[in-house]
Amino acid sequence: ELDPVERAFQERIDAGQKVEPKEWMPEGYRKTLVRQISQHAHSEIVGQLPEGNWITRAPTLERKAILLAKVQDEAGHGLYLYCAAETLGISRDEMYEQLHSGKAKYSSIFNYPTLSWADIGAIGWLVDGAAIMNQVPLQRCSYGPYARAMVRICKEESFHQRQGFDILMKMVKGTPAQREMVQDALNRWWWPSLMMFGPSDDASVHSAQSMAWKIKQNSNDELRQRFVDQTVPQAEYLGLTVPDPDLTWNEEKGGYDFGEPDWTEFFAVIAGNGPCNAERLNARQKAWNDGAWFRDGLVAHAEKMTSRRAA
Ligand code: FAQ
Repeated sequence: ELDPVERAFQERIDAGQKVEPKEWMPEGYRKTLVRQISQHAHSEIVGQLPEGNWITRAPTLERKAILLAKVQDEAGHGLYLYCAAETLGISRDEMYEQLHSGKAKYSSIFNYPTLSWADIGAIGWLVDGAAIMNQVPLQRCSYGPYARAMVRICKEESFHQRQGFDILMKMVKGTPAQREMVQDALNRWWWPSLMMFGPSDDASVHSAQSMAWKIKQNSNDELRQRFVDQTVPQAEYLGLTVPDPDLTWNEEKGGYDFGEPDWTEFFAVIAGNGPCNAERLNARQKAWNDGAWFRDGLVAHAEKMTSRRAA
């Protein structure tokens, strides 16, 4: 049973009102948001690594400039999201510490390697595509700062998705070897992309409460279904085969039936045991450690300015 204050909070949520940083909120609401927003921020930052791997090897100067801009956008998304989380009373240092110690999660998808240029196309098309499907409803999240951060992020993700699709369009019109690279990329990225939406609804511990608080608007399975329905025709347009023998159009439901992702693999990846977890975490720890001299310099400078003002 909710106490009167919590009931009043829930009534405001039910009425579609936004919650703002200085207002009272249940501790569970605050914690859920800190968890989700910080994991989301970490995903944007760690998500720069797989694509960053190809900046030096992009096939043309134009593709390099576009990829550089995209990866830079992801850094920006991470920064807006860390700011949104900070409004809930957690510091950025604490969030970084949680990432670097392996305590905080980030999206499972970024623990897979980028083996060919087609992977960069596949990430834009599938990974940004899945991100948009998940994030468009988050623009209506009950917590104001998170909802507002999502508006610009979603616009940029749309550009990212198109750039990915454009890479693949070019490649499927190329040589048989290029078409094969694209099919191989789809084979490797399809299932991990479906896993981005989280565990199936019956295994999703947070969904019910998060939906009641309108932090989430849709369940994991609902969004996964929408993603499959949107993406399969795009795969057909590219002349590719989705690597799922159970994929069939279901006229009655007006959507596709599809196979189960390998949940054993999913839980292994989020527990830290995916193909690139150690490499990703090492890269972030190294970046943090390599930046120590700069942070020390900033602090020393700030101290000098304060003591000068005092003198
Ligand atoms: N990976 O009870 P639920 C991007 C965890 S897009 C890792 O269902 P919830 C853009 C979950 O945290 C990617 N962990 O959880 C980009 C929980 O663990 P906890 C980021 C996952 O929160 C593109 C446990 O499993 N997007 O970065 C995953 O209700 C290209 C139980 O799950 C967002 O974060 C997963 N896939 O629903 C960047 C969107 N799924 O915390 C660069 C915002 C679940 O209890 C390049 N987040 N877990 O230890 C969300 O919408 C939600 O948090 C979900 C999970 C849907 C991800």
